[in-house]
Amino acid sequence: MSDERFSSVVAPRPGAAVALRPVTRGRVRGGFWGARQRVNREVTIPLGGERVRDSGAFGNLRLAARGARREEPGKEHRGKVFADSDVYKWLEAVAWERGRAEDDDLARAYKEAAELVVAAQCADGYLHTHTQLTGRRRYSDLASSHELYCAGHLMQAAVAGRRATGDHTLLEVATRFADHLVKALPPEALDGHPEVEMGLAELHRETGGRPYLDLAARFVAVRGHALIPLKGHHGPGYRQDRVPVREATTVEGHAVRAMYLAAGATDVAVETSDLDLLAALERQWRDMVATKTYLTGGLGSNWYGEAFGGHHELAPDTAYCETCAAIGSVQWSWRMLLATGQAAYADLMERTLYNAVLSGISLGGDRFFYVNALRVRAGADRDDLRAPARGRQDWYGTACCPPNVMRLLSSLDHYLATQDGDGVQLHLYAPGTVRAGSVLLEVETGYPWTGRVEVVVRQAPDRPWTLSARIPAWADPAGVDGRPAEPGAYHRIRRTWRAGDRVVIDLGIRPRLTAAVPRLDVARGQVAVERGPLVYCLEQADHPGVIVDDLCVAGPGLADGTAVAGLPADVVPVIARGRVHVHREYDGGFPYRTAAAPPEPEHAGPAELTFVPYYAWANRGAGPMTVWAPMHPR
Ligand code: FUB
Ligand code: ZN
Repeated sequence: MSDERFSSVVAPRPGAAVALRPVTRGRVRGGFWGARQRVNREVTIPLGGERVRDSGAFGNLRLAARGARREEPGKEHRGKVFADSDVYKWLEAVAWERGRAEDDDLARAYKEAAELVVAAQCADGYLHTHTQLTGRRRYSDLASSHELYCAGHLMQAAVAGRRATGDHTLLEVATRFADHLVKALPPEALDGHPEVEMGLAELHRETGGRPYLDLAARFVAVRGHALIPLKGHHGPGYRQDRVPVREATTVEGHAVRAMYLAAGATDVAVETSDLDLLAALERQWRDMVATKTYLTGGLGSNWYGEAFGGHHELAPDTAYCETCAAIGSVQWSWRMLLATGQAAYADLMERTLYNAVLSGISLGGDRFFYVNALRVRAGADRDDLRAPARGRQDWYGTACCPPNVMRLLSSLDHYLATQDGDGVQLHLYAPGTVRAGSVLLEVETGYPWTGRVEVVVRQAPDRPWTLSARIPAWADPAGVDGRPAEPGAYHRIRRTWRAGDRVVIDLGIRPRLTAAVPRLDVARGQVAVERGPLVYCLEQADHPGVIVDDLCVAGPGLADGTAVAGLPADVVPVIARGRVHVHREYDGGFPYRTAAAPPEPEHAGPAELTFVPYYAWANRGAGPMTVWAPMHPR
């Protein structure tokens, strides 16, 4: 395959109201993300195929194929109502991988699974194995059935297949299903779980079919009028059906649903040049960042409803921070970045990728976190299978997160850079290449361990154009070619570039202490350690003989450490001066005292604290961990 095949998860149409457009092709080659992509390809995706098969999801398609052909529904469906989406997300990952490098095993696996999908589709284009096999009336329980949620994932997988490899197999299935939806759905039908909006928008972009975009726009417009039947204790906000998207000032309810809806609504806004809708989404995004986002970029502070909490309700230990919500956040921020060109969107994307997303998968690529809390106490509850105190799991009964990580890692190349009429913008730093029309750039860097990024122009048109490099908000000081660069913005250099020209970006990576605004009460008096885009944590494995809960930071001095036992050699730990903080007189009874004479903490001695990247925690067994630690200079 030619290196120049256009490959992008999101591809706005020519008339779309976007500031930036995807480049022809980004390629990560080696480095931090290259290593993760290699594990994804060699370990996670093959293992994912086995787990999806073991869960019964391929079997459901096989049964539906028989039932659909013979019109005799009623065979036993295995797994959740959204089991089909696991197949589709996994297929999407395989497709993007095939686009990165074709491989017989991947091609065979893709073909076999795609043929099952083709066979399972009903003659009129409908496809949802749970409905087909249970005989439930189609669209009769859209609040819970996930029929359109699965359709959306099918559409995204289909578009990936086409863009990555030119394979039309799934695109035909997705198009027939979408045609059916356009005709068959009652005007006020809404899926309880947004997702189909993004799928329809991308199908429109890929095929030019306007009715697909119109249907997505209708879903966005109809939502928020409390039309979805309520289930259980949840109010309409849980399914984002309380306030219309264009009136909402914040994100609420189930966090994954909220992110998928916002991302799909952004697609609709830019494709229809609906600037009011876009302004509403910008407002919601800003409120989310200001009041509902964890330091890691994680989203969702409530286990109940897997949902956002109120403003500044960001307890680290009970955080839900579902891996899928972080992925949805990356999808939304990327779309907002394309729409506006503003660096803040890329900043959040990067924070979320390196921390809240990456924590969802083990270094070996074979174990997963569903919930990504920022603190696990000694003796934390392990009852729920998702409890971080149990450590990462092989798979989950609700397996939405693992294949979501797979498809994101296999398409990560698409998020490196963009282009506009004036030039090329670099957003994420990884070694590799960026092809944008007649421009070819090569990037060399050890990021995020070092802050030095070298960009070499390999091909360029013979006219002036602008190379823009994102300077993350934390990068202070930062420089480009020895001149100061402003953090939180794009550093722009306009000239007629020649092959061989080189730009050196220095992002001044060094460890730093971070505190939260006082209103974030759960973090008052505490600090976190960050280094470049990485959030760090204290993990039990590095502090034998003491409990992480008792550690506090004693001073502002931080230093890079050397390799940590049990973690890859390139991982840079951060060393801090600390103390072990105990109350010797505390008898283990009722833990409260009069405020008039609070017990003075006693320091059981100095301690050297070793902070490790949050994404890497729980790779040496599960145990206590914390991102925030008390700051006690005395
Ligand atoms: O409902 C489908 C997926 O299952 C959601 O996105 C996740 O939160 C999990 O509940
Ligand atoms: Zn999930």
